[in-house]
Amino acid sequence: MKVFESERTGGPLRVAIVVGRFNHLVSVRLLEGANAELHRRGVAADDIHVAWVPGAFEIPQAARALADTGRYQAIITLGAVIRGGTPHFDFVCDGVTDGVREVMRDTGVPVAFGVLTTDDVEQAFERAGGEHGNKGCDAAQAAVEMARLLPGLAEGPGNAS
Ligand code: INI
Repeated sequence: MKVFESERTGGPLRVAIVVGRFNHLVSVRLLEGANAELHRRGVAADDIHVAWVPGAFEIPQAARALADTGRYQAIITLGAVIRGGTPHFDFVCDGVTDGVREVMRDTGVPVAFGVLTTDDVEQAFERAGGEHGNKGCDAAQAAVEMARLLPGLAEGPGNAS
């Protein structure tokens, strides 16, 4: 069996984070989680570039602009969409999920999805450094893993183990 490596250190990574300001107190915690995880995984502070956008709906546009620069090996998207009993929730959720998927498909740059979609604020805080962990941290892990895996897919897998 030959396995593609996703844990190799490789070269330095430059990572962009796009974060929605709407539900700011939750977004800040997601950003803290993502930033801490990138540091743990060896990404230099100077190589972590953060773009704030008004809300989750604007995330895909900023992510695409950053991906198109060719400067980033991965992009992390963070935000909090909270239902609050309005159909607006579904439109914003559809916009951000479809949009992020399209950026990844069209550009080939891995885009990690750390946008919470919850029924209420409590559920959001539980997932932003509370009892259900920090989805910003999880998204950073996914971003680094994909950034390290993708270049090797073209080269072929490593030795049998
Ligand atoms: N944006 C969010 O990030 N989270 C929300 O919960 C939210 N709600 O509920 O309305 C939200 N709306 C704003 C939206 O993302 C855009 O910024 C706005 O529609 C302007 O385009």
